[in-house]
Amino acid sequence: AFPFQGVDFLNFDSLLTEDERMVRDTTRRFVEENLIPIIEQCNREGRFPRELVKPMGELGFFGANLEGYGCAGMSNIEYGLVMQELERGDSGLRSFVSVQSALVMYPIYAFGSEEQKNEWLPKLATGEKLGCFGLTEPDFGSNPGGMRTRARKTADGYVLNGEKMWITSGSIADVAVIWAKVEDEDDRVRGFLVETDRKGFEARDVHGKWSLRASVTSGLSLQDVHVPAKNLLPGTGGLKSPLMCLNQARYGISWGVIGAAMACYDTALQYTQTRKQFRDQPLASHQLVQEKLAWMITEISKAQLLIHHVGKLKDAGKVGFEHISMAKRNNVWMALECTRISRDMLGGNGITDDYPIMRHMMNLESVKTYEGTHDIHTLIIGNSVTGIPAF
Ligand code: TGC
Ligand code: FAD
Repeated sequence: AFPFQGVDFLNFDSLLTEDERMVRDTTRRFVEENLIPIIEQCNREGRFPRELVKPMGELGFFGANLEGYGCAGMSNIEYGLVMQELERGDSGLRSFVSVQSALVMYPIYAFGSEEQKNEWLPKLATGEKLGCFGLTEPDFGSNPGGMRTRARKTADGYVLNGEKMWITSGSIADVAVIWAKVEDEDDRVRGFLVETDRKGFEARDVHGKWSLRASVTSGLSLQDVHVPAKNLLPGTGGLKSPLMCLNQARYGISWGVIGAAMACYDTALQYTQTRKQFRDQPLASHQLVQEKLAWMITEISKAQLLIHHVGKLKDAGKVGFEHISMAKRNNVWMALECTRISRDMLGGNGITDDYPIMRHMMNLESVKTYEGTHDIHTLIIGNSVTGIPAF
């Protein structure tokens, strides 16, 4: 038995197989025993809990929905449930796993040579090696197609020059997936594996973050970094390649944020059942308080059904990126609203780190922005239904 019992109003569990429930419960127990006891301190100190990398590798969390090369081969639903439980603990730890899995292992898996897959995937799966994904630049966030990072062909490889910004795990990574325009190919965007100990590669951490404090965020600088020709991800070609990686990450986020919302709802429910105000009655007996609980449990339930359906489409190979945009946009918004409502329900206590709510709220401000902002996903859906790109 563990304190967090999950949040399930509509008997969502009946949609899950026994294996899916087992994966979810194993992750929940891992989070309860290993992350919950240390997360508030990590958040205060701005420390990434690196000691959890190896155990997470042993549980198969990295590249969980990939087949072979030491990966767990989970279904997309199982992978999503892992993300939900991790983010119930903290969005920073889920971010780390998202990047390692969806943004580093997936591009190697989808676009890499057999040699690259054999070299990197088994070590990334155990957490022996860590990775990061460099798409965003200081001047190009929502519009990555404008990137300035360039790759120039040499006799035996490529020389890379450019700056990347807001890169999760940048300074702890052994390998960076760097997206650059290849000068000799009409500026076509391609992906490169750049070992971070190469001359000319530098990572500097972003300090002063009020969000994702338990996650490392860095700026990367590449100055005449030479990589051999074998470091090009051969299957990449065009902006579509990094965007395909984003779909994987956005899918995981859409599950993950439900976990953060559940943590806040659960905290507010327990708190308002015991805290008394007026006529010695629990807060939960007041109609306005019940309205807040009803709103949250309704939105959490709708979000679960939405991403479960998208996950089924993904398993069937029928998902469109606009479907994933809808899930990311809706579920992050829903989770942020839950943090704000539940923070309010705890009154003054809600602003302290005796409770997880304000940490989740601050984390989700990043989650709303990264992997395509809320408004960019609005425009992606708008483009899909009208055929008119309004970016
Ligand atoms: P556009 O002309 O629309 O598209 C270029 C080509 O790509 C296709 N495409 C996609 N393909 C697969 N998946 C997607 N999601 C796709 N979106 C578009 C598109 O069909 C086209 O194909 P083709 O065959 O015609 O060439 O490109 P655009 O330059 O107009 O940009 C479109 C836009 C705005 C949707 C896109 O650039 C975008 O999504 N912007 C948001 C950027 C973003 O999400 N960055 C995330 C960086 S990584 C990160 O934040 C990690 S946080 C990790 C953590 O810590 O958890
Ligand atoms: P901008 O693109 O400048 O957007 C600013 C505002 O303008 C937003 O509200 C946006 O919605 C709005 N806007 C932009 N264009 C339009 C438009 N056409 N119409 C209407 N409104 C518009 N990137 C990586 O490559 N790898 C990572 O690992 C990574 N990790 C991250 C971790 C954190 C903690 C954060 C905060 C970011 C991370 N990012 C990463 C970068 C992230 O993807 C970008 O921050 C995001 O894409 C938004 O870009 P921007 O910050 O430059 O904002």
